[in-house]
Amino acid sequence: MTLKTSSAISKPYSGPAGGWGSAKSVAAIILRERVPLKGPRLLSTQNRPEGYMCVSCAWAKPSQPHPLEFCENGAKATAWEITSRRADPEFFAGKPLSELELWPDHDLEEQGRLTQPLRWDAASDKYVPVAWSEAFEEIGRELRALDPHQVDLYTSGRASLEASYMYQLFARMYGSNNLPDSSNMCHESSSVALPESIGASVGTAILSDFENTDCIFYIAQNVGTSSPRLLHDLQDAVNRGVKIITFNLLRERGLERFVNPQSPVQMLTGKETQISSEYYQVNNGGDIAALFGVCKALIEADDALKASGNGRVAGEDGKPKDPNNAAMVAFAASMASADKKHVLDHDFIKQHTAGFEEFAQAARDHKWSELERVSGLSRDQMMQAAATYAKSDAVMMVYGMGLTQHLMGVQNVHMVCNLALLRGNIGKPGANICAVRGHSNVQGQRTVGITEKPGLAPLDKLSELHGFEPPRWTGRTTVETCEAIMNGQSRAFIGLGGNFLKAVPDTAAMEEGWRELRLSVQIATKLNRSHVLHGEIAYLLPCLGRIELDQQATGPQAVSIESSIAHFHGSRGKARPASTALLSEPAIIAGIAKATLGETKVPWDAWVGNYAEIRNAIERTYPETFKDFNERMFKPGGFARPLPARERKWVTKSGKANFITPAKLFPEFSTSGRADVLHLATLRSNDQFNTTIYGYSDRFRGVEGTRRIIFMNGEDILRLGFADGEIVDVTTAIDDNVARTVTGLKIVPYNIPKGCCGAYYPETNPLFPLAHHDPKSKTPSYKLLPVRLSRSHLTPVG
Ligand SMILES: Nc1nc2c(c(=O)[nH]1)N[C@H]1C(S)=C(S)[C@@H](COP(=O)(O)OP(=O)(O)OC[C@H]3O[C@@H](n4cnc5c(=O)[nH]c(N)nc54)[C@H](O)[C@@H]3O)O[C@H]1N2
Ligand SMILES: Nc1nc2c(c(=O)[nH]1)N[C@H]1C(S)=C(S)[C@@H](COP(=O)(O)OP(=O)(O)OC[C@H]3O[C@@H](n4cnc5c(=O)[nH]c(N)nc54)[C@H](O)[C@@H]3O)O[C@H]1N2
Ligand SMILES: [Mo]
Repeated sequence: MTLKTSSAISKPYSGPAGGWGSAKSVAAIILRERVPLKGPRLLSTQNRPEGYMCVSCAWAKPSQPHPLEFCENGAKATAWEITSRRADPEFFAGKPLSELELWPDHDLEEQGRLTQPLRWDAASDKYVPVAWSEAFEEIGRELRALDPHQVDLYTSGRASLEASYMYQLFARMYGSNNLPDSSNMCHESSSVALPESIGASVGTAILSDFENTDCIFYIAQNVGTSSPRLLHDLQDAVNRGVKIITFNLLRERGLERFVNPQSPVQMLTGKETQISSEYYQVNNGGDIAALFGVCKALIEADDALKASGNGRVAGEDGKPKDPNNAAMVAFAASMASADKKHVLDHDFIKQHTAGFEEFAQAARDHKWSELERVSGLSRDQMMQAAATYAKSDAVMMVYGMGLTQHLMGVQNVHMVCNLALLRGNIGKPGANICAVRGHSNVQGQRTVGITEKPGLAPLDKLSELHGFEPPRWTGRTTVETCEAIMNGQSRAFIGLGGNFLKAVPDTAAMEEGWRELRLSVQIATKLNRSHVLHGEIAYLLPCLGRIELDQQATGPQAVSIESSIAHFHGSRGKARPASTALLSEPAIIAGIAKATLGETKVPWDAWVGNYAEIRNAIERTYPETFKDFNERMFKPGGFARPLPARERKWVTKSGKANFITPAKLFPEFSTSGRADVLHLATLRSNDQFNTTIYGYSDRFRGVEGTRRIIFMNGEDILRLGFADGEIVDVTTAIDDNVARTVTGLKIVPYNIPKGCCGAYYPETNPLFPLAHHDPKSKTPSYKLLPVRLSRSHLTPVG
């Protein structure tokens, strides 16, 4: 369905992803950040061995990089970090925080890089410069006065392996396992589900799988915006004839058509690659039903083959399911293996898995009508996807936030694994699970111990190596930290990056709690709202970015990161630091650690002087994963983390890969009177990196000049009595006696399934109740919230 829109802010974008639109957008931001010469020069070293690893997304860095291994959004992130703009003491001298509180985040970050350590001065309500030593001393004193249970040490996914290892070590030596991180809002559903299903905490796919695959299920990830370099791998696959089956709430441009900005031929001829061969627009939250439909088609086709006497003996009950279903037999025969005997990989299922029968029975029991209603897809569509899947020998499963940020996020991921297991699509070339990670080192932080779960950190080893007794209690996840901030249990928050207040749910209640903190310490590169609101004692500590030269006692230092495909890479910053007063993240962590802990066995200064020593400690802590870390860190293409599931060794309780049957198709929540309720999914524009808003343009979705919009289905607009372009207020429709409203969003008619709507994150975060999260992974359900709309008396703001 295509919809016409009269709205001035929204014109359907007719171009492909990439292409000249992308090139123009990169040029514009390089000029805006006033880095015209240094920008392009630096970009040519991005994601290359001996260069720096992009600070944007976590996508793989190939061993043979493209001539310029960067994308539009990586270029924007680079320009954003090396900007020549400065938020210096002069800026802060003129601005009390009560004034900065009224600024939008875009304007706060647009001030440029922080240059000096700052302390909030109560008398003037301003951030004023402070000496590093003084800052560390007071932070240490305050932390010593608190019970470690009252302190939360948050990490956003950008900090290097070196900084992350030091940070978790400091937290534990101090006595706290409260190590919430951005992953708790992001891929936590994967971190919980994948170990249960296949005994791996991360995806199992590597780059060569894209070269060997026949078919890719591409689920709930917006490649054109969130990880554009992955489009190269998809494009190469498509050119080899690989089928890409997409399941997404929206028709995302990057999943439809792509012009490779790196290809002169494509750029000059405008020749586009069609990415998805099948595009299924599911309801938000409809993926369990959709994937069950695909599994049901496969399982019943397999049953039909058996029943037709063509294949193996019948199922366990000895009775074939539907012996007279000629249509199903024909369908099955059309996609069966060469010997026409089976659709499922029974040898794999028998040898490698547990729980198949229960899962297969659940699939048979689900009624097509119910699967159709919940998923929003037709039976034919689900059968078509099944047929393509069954005809492919090696199939990959790629997915993102549209699956994980749900009340049933863990079960969404189980379902992806179930589908893969039916035909042995894990642990063979061209197959595997690819969880597309967000931040550039979010996966790696977990690998080196950032976790609130004591069972996931090598506590005994840390104790033995560093001579201390680590706390054994379970710390707080991000949602639990929010709770503790709201109810006063948390007294101090230390943020290693991020814009916590804007990224989490329940903004209003959080801001109130945040102001009651005794201590807030933010280690950051740019100013954001989580700094402007603050505790009784507040520090803003500016750090080097990854692109900058990190000069220490033994010379320039390198750091390392882990990509989405579990490969480790060294990264060398070369740009001149934004200010001579900046310290690196390892140096800041060491400063706080020394001031808080006094004498310890850890040689903090020697580590800061030479990061190779930190890597040695990481290697001693995780000898298998980080074997010869320093020697291998600049290996082209990175070095791989051992993943037993890739070798079909299943480190699960059953010793097998587990089919895990979701308890229901769709989550339950308490909403009264559903007729006027829509299901909201929050989205990223093409002009933002999380809460960092580069600009007010979402080129691929045709939105310009504002982010205060709500995407709606045309029929819903009419049914609910609204008009295209009308301004509405949006209210949360969860019955918990708290009123949550975001005012002044403009209706944009959009190709989105009926009953669903979309709006931008973080503008709509005030709508999300903290309790509206997956109970297993505690991941907020940012992709499904019941809301109601009402006519607004506001005029829209930009
Ligand atoms: N440019 C840019 N790049 C980024 C980021 C950024 O903000 N900007 N953020 C980084 C981070 S931290 C992360 S985690 C990743 C996020 O990258 P993604 O995983 O792509 O996450 P989102 O952009 O939030 O949206 C995911 C997609 O899910 C779809 N969707 C929503 N709900 C559903 C559903 O229920 N089912 C299905 N099938 N689809 C659904 C949406 O239409 C959208 O296309 O990107 C990283 N890279
Ligand atoms: N409604 C809704 N909410 C969401 C999401 C959603 O899809 N919908 N997505 C969630 C997800 S997936 C994520 S990951 C979170 C992330 O949300 P954010 O907290 O926004 O993540 P960041 O991009 O890390 O935070 C940006 C800030 O990090 C600081 N920074 C940048 N570079 C560095 C550096 O090198 N070092 C340090 N110390 N600081 C730096 C800058 O000061 C910048 O202001 O938001 C979550 N919130
Ligand atoms: Mo993320």
